[in-house]
Amino acid sequence: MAQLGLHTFAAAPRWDQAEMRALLDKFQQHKIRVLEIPLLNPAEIDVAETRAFCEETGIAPVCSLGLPPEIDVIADPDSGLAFLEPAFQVASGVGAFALAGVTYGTIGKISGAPRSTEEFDGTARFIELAARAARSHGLKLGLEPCNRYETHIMNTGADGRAFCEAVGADNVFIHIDTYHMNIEEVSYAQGFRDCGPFLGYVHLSESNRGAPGAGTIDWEQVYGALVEVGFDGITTLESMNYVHPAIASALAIWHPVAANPDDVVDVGLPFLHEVAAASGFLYT
Ligand code: FUD
Repeated sequence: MAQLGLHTFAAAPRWDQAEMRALLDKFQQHKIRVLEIPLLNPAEIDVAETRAFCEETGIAPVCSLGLPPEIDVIADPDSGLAFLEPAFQVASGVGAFALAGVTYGTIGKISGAPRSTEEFDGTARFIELAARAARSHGLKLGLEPCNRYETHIMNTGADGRAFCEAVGADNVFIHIDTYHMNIEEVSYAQGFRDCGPFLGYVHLSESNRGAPGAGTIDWEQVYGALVEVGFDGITTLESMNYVHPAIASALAIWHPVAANPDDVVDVGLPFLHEVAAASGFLYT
């Protein structure tokens, strides 16, 4: 059965255990089984404390990031691997099954031209190296296709599949996000289908990155499509209520995304449960 997760940007721009502890009753009430911890600066995380928090609460962690703009994974893959290494250490240290997000590049970095063959091949080579490093930490590596304003390297489920097939590593999966799909895909169903066997993790993100239900995403279609492809993994609500300063500008978050930030948890989570249940998408 699928699990519902929450990206911690819903409550704080950085992983903050006190903030999370204050929300524990709500997590229980809304059946939050997974928390996504941003690792934009892996050194910010206290690994032992975070692992203890997850073990005590039974909430599983998953980690995500985007690479900093100064890193060019094609010209200098070693710099990318050097950045990922501490992130892998933190992710495995806290007990995450994966490091996901834009692990293959920088959010907000676009060349101004379509992706070239060299860029595809160079990125695939980097992903192969990153997947090997992830495996040495017992981790999977997620690749998040993002919309055209955030990257020109990987925009759709089909792009994600092309990279997964080129890389051919069994610990690489596609991390797809409804916000980006809303911009790039023909339909949610087609986008999920295009991921094929590589669909591994889903971000449930509203069209304005605020509270699900207060935007234009067609959630019935999203859940109907997840049922159709038989997805039963983790789906995580991602809202940009409080964004880490390292990526706020790249995400173009200039004003509050929800009328009231508490709506993301208090209104968005019950809304998702309601639509999921009506669609026959079952959460544990
Ligand atoms: C980026 C995005 C996020 C990001 C993650 C980092 O547009 O959608 O998923 O990769 O928030 O923690």
